[in-house]
This record gives sequence, structure tokens and C-alpha cells, in this order.
Amino acid sequence: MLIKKPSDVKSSEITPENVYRKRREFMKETAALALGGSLFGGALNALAQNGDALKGRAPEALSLAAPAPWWEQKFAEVSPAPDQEPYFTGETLTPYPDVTRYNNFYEFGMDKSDPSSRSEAFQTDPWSVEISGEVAKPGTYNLEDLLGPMQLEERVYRLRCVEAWSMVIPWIGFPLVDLIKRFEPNSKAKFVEFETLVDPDTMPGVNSRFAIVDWPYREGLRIDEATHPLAFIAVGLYGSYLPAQNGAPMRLVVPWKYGFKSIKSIVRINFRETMPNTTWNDLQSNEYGFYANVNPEVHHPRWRQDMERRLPQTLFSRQYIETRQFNGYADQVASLYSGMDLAVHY
Ligand SMILES: Nc1nc2c(c(=O)[nH]1)N[C@H]1C(S)=C(S)[C@@H](COP(=O)(O)O)O[C@H]1N2
Ligand SMILES: [Mo]
Repeated sequence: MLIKKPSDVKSSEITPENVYRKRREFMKETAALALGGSLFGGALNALAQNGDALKGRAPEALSLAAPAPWWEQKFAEVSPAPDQEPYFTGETLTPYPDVTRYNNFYEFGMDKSDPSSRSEAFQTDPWSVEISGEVAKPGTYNLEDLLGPMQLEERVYRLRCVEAWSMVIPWIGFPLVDLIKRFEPNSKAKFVEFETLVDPDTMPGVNSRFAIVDWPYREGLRIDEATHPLAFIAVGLYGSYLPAQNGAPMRLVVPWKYGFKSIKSIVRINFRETMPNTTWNDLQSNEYGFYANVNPEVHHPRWRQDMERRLPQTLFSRQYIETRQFNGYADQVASLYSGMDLAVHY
């Protein structure tokens, strides 16, 4: 096993992603010269072999232990992101430390550092997801049954938080539609509702007296949004498994909507005829709508939405960039909302 525990990884081995990419290109050339990699012998683990072609792979990510043994095989078969939009963006990837230490996951606390620093007790094995409502195949599925048949792929997406910061993240997962199809929704399934785990023993934010959320965290999509090819279920990032703070073992990623739609650590998917209640809409409906499409023309009542801070900010650059309609995915998704007044349905 080449996978190391975090304590075994020296900081000198943790290379910045851009340096890493260069080294990977070099290794690719060398491997080609050596005709199929005999240069490396057979000792590399599956993640390392496969990671050679991925767009994003961080050495720190490779130190994560697999949630269960069967995950290793799944991650050996990830297809790399293609070279063009919308499944890949040429923008600089947000480095792994920022993606995994600057998080919103209120079940672990309200500070950006809480999800990474207070999630060490969180468990993803065993894990099951309840599928209910307007489907032919409801039931409680364990993770292996749920993920086993899925072909994993890499997608590099922009993530735009409603708080006006953004990242570029190399996810690993599969299109949500591929999962939905397997449950055979009927014609009454007009909306899909998602719920996050609530476990006070391992999620210290849940019983906090500062908690503002009425748990479980809930989100929802219209069925045409949920079955759009860009809607994604992530089970990994940067070439490896999803850390707790990013929504392990499986979370939604809806790249054209504000980040709060991308619900983490899902335990229930319910198909229904009516629009579900959603966490942020319930908390403050004049500030957070059900649709929550990224829209530089519709401002939050307390701040503007036409600019964003692309993380990480540095001492030398505050990294302000313009926010794009539908977060840059308008060509793919604008037609879902034709005829709707987006200032009303924010
Ligand atoms: N269950 C749950 N899911 C959640 C949240 C949360 O607090 N709880 N925060 C959301 C918000 S506001 C954002 S911006 C994204 C952040 O995802 P990331 O930490 O992986 O970048 O997760 C979303 N999903
Ligand atoms: Mo967010």
C-alpha cells in the first residue's frame, strides 16, 4: 500500500498543484518512452496509476484512507475530465488546502474552519440512503449497492457561494441523472428533495446553542434540473475520497446554483409532486430563494452579487472577478428557465 497516513506525509512532499501538474506531464512523457510504464514496476497503487491522467490530484488527498475497501477499486476506474467546458474549466484549480479547510457545513459548526477541525469522529461506513416517494423502486440502499454500478468520472467545476466567494474544484463522481434513472421515477415526480444526516454524536454543530438551522439540512431541485447532465453527485475530489468536511460519503454539486444548493452527506432522496421546503429558503426567504441560480443581476439584499472573490486570496492579490450568469453555465442551463422572471424566482 502506497497510501500514507497524514502524519507520514512530510510537508516537503506536499507540492503545490501547478508544480505537481508539471511533474505529472514529465512523468507522462517518461512513461510513454518506457512503453507502458514498466519504468515504475507494478508497485503503484490503483489511485496513483489512474491519477496520472486526472486534471486534479493532490498528494494530501492520496493520504486519505478509503471509506471501505471496495472504494479503492471504484477509484481505480475514474475517467479523467475532458479538455473542454462545461465538464472542465481551464481556470486555475483552487488548491487542496483551501478546498478542504474553508467550508460551509453547519452541522459541524458555523466557522469556515469548523468542518475540517471538528469532524474527526464522523463515520461514513456503514452508510445508507433512503429513496422514497414517486418512484417504482423505493427502499433503503446501502452505499455499496448505490455506488457500485456507477461509473466514476472527474469534473472540474466552478463553485460560487452566495457569500460571494468561489472556488474551482476537481470533483469525482457521476451525473445525478444516472442514479435517478435506477429508481424509475413516475410522472408525479416533479421535484427531488434531499436530506443530510443528523448525528449529534459526530456532528458537534447540531446541538450547538448557536445553531440556526432546523435539522436536517434540506435541499431540492425541480426534476428537469436534477436530471440535467451538469447536476452531479460527488464522492471524491482531487483524485481521492471526499473528506468529511466536503460532504462524505456523497453530496450534490449543482454548479450553476449558489453553493447552498449543493447539499452534503446525503441520507435521503425523496421524489415528490410539490416543491419541497429547503433550509435557507425557510430561514430567510427574502434572501435565499428555492432556485438560487447564480445571477449577477439579482443582488442579495445585504450585498452585491456581480463580483466574487476567487479563492485563495493572497497578500498580493484580492482575486476579485466578475460573477457570470448561471456561474458560466448559461449555454447549458438557461433554457431550463425560459419564460421565468429570474428576479422573482431568485
Ligand atoms: N448539509 C449541508 N450541506 C451544505 C452546507 C451545510 O451547511 N450543510 N453548506 C452549503 C454551502 S453554503 C456551500 S457554499 C457548500 C460548500 O461546499 P464545500 O465546503 O465542499 O466547498 O456546501 C453546501 N452544502
Ligand atoms: Mo454557500
